[in-house]
Amino acid sequence: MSAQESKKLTIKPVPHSAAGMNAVFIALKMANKAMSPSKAFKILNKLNQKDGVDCPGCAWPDPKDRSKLGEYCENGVKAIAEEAQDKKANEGFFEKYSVAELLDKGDYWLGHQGRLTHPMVIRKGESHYQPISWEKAFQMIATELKSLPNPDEAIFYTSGRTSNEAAFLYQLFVRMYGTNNLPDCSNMCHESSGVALSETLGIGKGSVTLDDLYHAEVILIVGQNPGTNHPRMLSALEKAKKNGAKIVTINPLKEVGLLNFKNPQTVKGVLQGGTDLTDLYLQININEDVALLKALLIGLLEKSKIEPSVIDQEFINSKTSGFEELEKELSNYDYHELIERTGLELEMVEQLLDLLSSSNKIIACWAMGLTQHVNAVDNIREIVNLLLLKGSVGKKGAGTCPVRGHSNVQGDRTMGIHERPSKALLDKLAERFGFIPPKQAGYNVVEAIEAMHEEKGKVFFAMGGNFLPAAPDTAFTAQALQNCKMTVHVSNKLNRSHLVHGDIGVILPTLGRTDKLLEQGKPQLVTVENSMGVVHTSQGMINPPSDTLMSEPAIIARLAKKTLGSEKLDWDELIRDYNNIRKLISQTIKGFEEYNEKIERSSGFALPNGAREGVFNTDTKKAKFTINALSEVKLSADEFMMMTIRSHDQFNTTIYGLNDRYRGVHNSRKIIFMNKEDMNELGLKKEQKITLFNEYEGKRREVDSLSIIPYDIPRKCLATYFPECNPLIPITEIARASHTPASKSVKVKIKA
Ligand SMILES: Nc1nc2c(c(=O)[nH]1)N[C@H]1C(S)=C(S)[C@@H](COP(=O)(O)OP(=O)(O)OC[C@H]3O[C@@H](n4cnc5c(=O)[nH]c(N)nc54)[C@H](O)[C@@H]3O)O[C@H]1N2
Ligand SMILES: Nc1nc2c(c(=O)[nH]1)N[C@H]1C(S)=C(S)[C@@H](COP(=O)(O)OP(=O)(O)OC[C@H]3O[C@@H](n4cnc5c(=O)[nH]c(N)nc54)[C@H](O)[C@@H]3O)O[C@H]1N2
Ligand SMILES: [Mo]
Repeated sequence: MSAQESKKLTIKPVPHSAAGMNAVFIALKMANKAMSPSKAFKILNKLNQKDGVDCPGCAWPDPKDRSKLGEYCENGVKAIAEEAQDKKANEGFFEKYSVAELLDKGDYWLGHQGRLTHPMVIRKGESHYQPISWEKAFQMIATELKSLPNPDEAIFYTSGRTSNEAAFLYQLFVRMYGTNNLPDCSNMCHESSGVALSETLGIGKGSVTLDDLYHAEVILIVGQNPGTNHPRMLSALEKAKKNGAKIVTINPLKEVGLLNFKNPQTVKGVLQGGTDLTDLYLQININEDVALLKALLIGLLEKSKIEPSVIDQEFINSKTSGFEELEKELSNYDYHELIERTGLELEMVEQLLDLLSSSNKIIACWAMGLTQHVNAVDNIREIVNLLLLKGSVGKKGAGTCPVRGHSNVQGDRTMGIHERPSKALLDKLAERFGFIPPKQAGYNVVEAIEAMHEEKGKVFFAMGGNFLPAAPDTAFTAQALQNCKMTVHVSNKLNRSHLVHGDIGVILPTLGRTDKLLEQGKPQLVTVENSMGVVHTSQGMINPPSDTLMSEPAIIARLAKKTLGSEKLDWDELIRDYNNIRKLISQTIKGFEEYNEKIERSSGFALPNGAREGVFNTDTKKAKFTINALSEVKLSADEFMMMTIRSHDQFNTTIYGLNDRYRGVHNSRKIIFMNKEDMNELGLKKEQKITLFNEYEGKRREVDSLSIIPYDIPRKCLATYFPECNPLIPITEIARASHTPASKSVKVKIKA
């Protein structure tokens, strides 16, 4: 146990403002603890700068006018402190600790044991990971892959830090091997956005640019906590606000970052008070966003009967389909009943209605608060309905802004990491590489877990990520991984997924974003795509923790060569110079023509985006209004609705620290935020330890020792942290159409 883990839970007042110099000091302290000051300086100086390294944190885009005070945030510095730490988990480390001992330690401790330095292997019955040479490791994996009677018995997961170059090579290798089993973290993240947006607007990505934010009249921020998860978005919101935008937040929690922001990159933000960001804060019940949106749609339609300009009839007529059906469907609902469901005061909703009525340029931003429910796709389609009604897609200052998570999760998808690839991509691969790609859809994350559970999936290969704690239903997922013949993890650091392995477990250590990447002594750069579809370079600059490490592209190329041979593709040649990989990308993926020339010419280029230009590439070439369902989850008298959210001190399953400063929580992650009146009703006390449990389809799941924190949260709603409460999320509770685990609406009961 670390010093911080042994401290007692402390609850402090929630601060009034986010960021400021305090945030910078805290982050720099963490960086200095993890590495030498000169190394920290070297990295931070180049972080998100034009010739520098892309922050391995979130996917928020870089502004054109980057701050001289540093274009990064507190949590970006923490991500760097984590990745570039001086400590090493080397062969000696694995000799010292058995897997059973390591499993006892917890995610926070594991993450702070340093960088992996050597390929390691463990076989069933052994207690410790042992070193293995790269050559033997590749041979072993290739032999296993070749021995499978059907390539669909292998599963190839990707997390979202993988560069475009690695992602392209990876999907090519996997499809040449013969399967579309390419689940990725998107399946647990913005898949619901991709599905909803592709269907309604013809592109599975957002439509806005940073500049649009600066021209918006209204910015809706729904189910997103940028103060923690996309801190640099706060500077963009501040600028938007200065230009006259009104900001509306829809969230069950009053997230501090959205209330007041002290910009550490401006003199005013450092010396004076911060900027109040949100103009209208709607503290909605969990998963009642569709009800609110329906009420707004009804309200706007009503108003338009008196004042036609309240909706954009010309846009509706010329660019969309399905409007009459929507009007008819809305007539089935009672405006006041809908508002009642949201738990919001009528007056607040009417204020929003007035604001929307008088504005023509609206941007909707959202993240996991909308995408992780059974009706998640409905959530996003209903947002699109609102924007379409207002003609707020495809013009300056308006549009969709699903704020992506991992720094290259969007790029990985663009490169073809998808278990349901488009026919166009498969045809292009066939034409360019002369093989017949598999046509059958592969497994997404949930299907992959089920397949491994049923022993239909036999080899699990992970390109980054931390599959076990990130996935739902932890015990079920653990069993699935243990059922495998082989589990392989390409990773820069040790994590819990490495410790729950198949008959053979392999860890392949890789370079991180900040590491200098050399192939045969020649420096290489990689490319990534940000949340707004801009592709740019990233170049590491510090010496890697060990000479033995390989880059992700090199690992894929070597494994591909061992598994498939070099007849169809000279894998060695591809990684000799990454321009060769990009040449292949430019010949295969739309929007990447003259890839090498483009990245040489400028610091970034925007990919084509129909919706941005008002061109809707749906099957009918129209933007579509859709009919969407209200949440159907019903709570019994003793049940609560739980959302699993991120604290301020984590990046997904990577736990930077045990504080959640913006919510006043210190030294613990095993907590539960609860409404005070609900506590009183059940006779529960502050900091009392309770067990949460549920029974879906007769199966009991539980997490114990959670301390209650009285909090400003709607009644019957609870918040807990991801991944600690993932054991409570049933594998069967997934979003319709996107199959995303419903991690934000889990029914639970309390046992005192
Ligand atoms: N520092 C840091 N940065 C990150 C990450 C990280 O863990 N740490 N993770 C990255 C990744 S992969 C992602 S996907 C993003 C995640 O970014 P977010 O989506 O901001 O992350 P969550 O903590 O899951 O926050 C969800 C928010 O939705 C609200 N919410 C929950 N349920 C509902 C609901 O039903 N309706 C509404 N309206 N709101 C709801 C919660 O109160 C919370 O404020 O961040 C990325 N950036
Ligand atoms: N209950 C609940 N569950 C959730 C969520 C939630 O909100 N609630 N959010 C979901 C979301 S949005 C997401 S995106 C997923 C995240 O799922 P994952 O992407 O699988 O999980 P991460 O925690 O981001 O993965 C972190 C690990 O990646 C490895 N890593 C870091 N950098 C690199 C690198 O450069 N290369 C390689 N090869 N490895 C690297 C390290 O080993 C680190 O431990 O979790 C999902 N799970
Ligand atoms: Mo994510």
